[in-house]
Amino acid sequence: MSNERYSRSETTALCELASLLGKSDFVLEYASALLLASLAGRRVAVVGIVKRGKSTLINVLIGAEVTPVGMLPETAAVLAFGTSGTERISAHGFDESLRRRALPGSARRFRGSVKREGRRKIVAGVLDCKSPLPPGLWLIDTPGSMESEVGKRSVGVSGVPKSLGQLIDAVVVVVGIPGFSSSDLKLTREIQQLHIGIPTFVVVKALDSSVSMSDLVEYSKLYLGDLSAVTFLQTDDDQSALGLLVDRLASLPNPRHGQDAARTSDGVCQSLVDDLETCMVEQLRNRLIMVPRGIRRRLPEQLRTALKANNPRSLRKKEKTLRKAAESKARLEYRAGLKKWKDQESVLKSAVYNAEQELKHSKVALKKNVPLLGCSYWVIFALSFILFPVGPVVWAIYGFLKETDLEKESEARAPSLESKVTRSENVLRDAIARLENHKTRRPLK
Ligand SMILES: Nc1nc2c(ncn2[C@@H]2O[C@H](COP(=O)(O)OP(=O)(O)OP(=O)(O)O)[C@@H](O)[C@H]2O)c(=O)[nH]1
Ligand SMILES: [Mg+2]
Repeated sequence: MSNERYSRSETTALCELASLLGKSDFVLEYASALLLASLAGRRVAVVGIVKRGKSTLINVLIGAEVTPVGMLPETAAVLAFGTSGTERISAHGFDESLRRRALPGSARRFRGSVKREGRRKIVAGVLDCKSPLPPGLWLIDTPGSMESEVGKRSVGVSGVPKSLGQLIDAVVVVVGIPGFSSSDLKLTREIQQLHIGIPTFVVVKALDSSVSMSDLVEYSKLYLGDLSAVTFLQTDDDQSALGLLVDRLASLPNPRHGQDAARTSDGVCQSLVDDLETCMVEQLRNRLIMVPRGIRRRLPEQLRTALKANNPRSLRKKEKTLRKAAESKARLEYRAGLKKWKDQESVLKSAVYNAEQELKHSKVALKKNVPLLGCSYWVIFALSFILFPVGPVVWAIYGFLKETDLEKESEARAPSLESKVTRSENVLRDAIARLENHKTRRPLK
């Protein structure tokens, strides 16, 4: 069970990385690809919805209780069963990190080890034992597809490893009565489409001793009419069709991959690693994942390189540089903005000052807009009493005439001066408002 492309420590690191990235399917897929490469002969995958009796069927065909059977979803690993003609019993398995491990060498203990609830987690295993199966025929027990998943997602991810199709020579779909449903039919059709060119057989079995052969015939006529040539019916009392099934499997044309099994499996592993790499690059782009050094340094070269480019440390460094550049740009922009703001402020302040001056002047002009006789008239009028009585009389007449003229002039000037004051007041108010408004727009740091 070796693979030339990746060393054991590389495969372990790959699986550890996959679990880190939440790609739980990877381990199962990878392990089965490695496992199938080691099997010389015809490989027949036994698939179906969960709890349709796949494992029970394999046990019947092997003639021993070798694969675990149960009420709850039981088969969690890809398990291959076959006979090499010798009486040697050997078993292999992988634990979570794909470390190869020899399992106890007896069928009973093998079954105990590969149970879902077993002490050690097994994702793929091989049992090569003495059985009624023809030599070179391998039956591969697979985890059941979840009914709810069929049709929604690809058949591959709903239990059966996706890459299995590339490594097998035939498929046996197990459907069980009662329980046979549209999902069984959908799964059978999907498998036919997914594995075009791979012979597909359907085993319709009675999961209940009360189901008779005639019930099965009726069911299969109704639902599997066009598949009748490859359908095998089995009840608890009549299992003769299973012998025919084994004969059909044994007489299949030469294995698809033959000597190329290892190469094909290698190709599958490679594409899985490519997927893993893509997923890793994708994940590293969105968030920083610390891949422990222990895993990183054991990874294959291509992944190490990909990881280097997306190394969280270098990403952090890049981020820091970008942040600094953005900060200094923001600083420069702030300074430039502040300078512009200050320039505008001084312009507005001088506008306010000018408006104040203007208002002041116009107010003074308005205030001064009184008859000019004012004080000087009364002073001269007082002095004119020296020449009494001519002086005051003359001065009074002059003053009366003069005052009348000046008053007229000042009255004529008053409206324009008043409007000038009002205008100046408005100008000043505007200038102050603009200045206040400008103050609220001071650039922030
Ligand atoms: N009476 C009867 N019961 C069966 C038959 N095949 C399976 N069963 C019962 O159906 C249940 C499920 O059988 P399994 O062989 O574990 O089914 P499975 O498809 O391998 O299940 P998963 O691996 O969990 O997907 C068990 O309780 C079996 O005893 C059969 O031919 N006749
Ligand atoms: Mg099973």
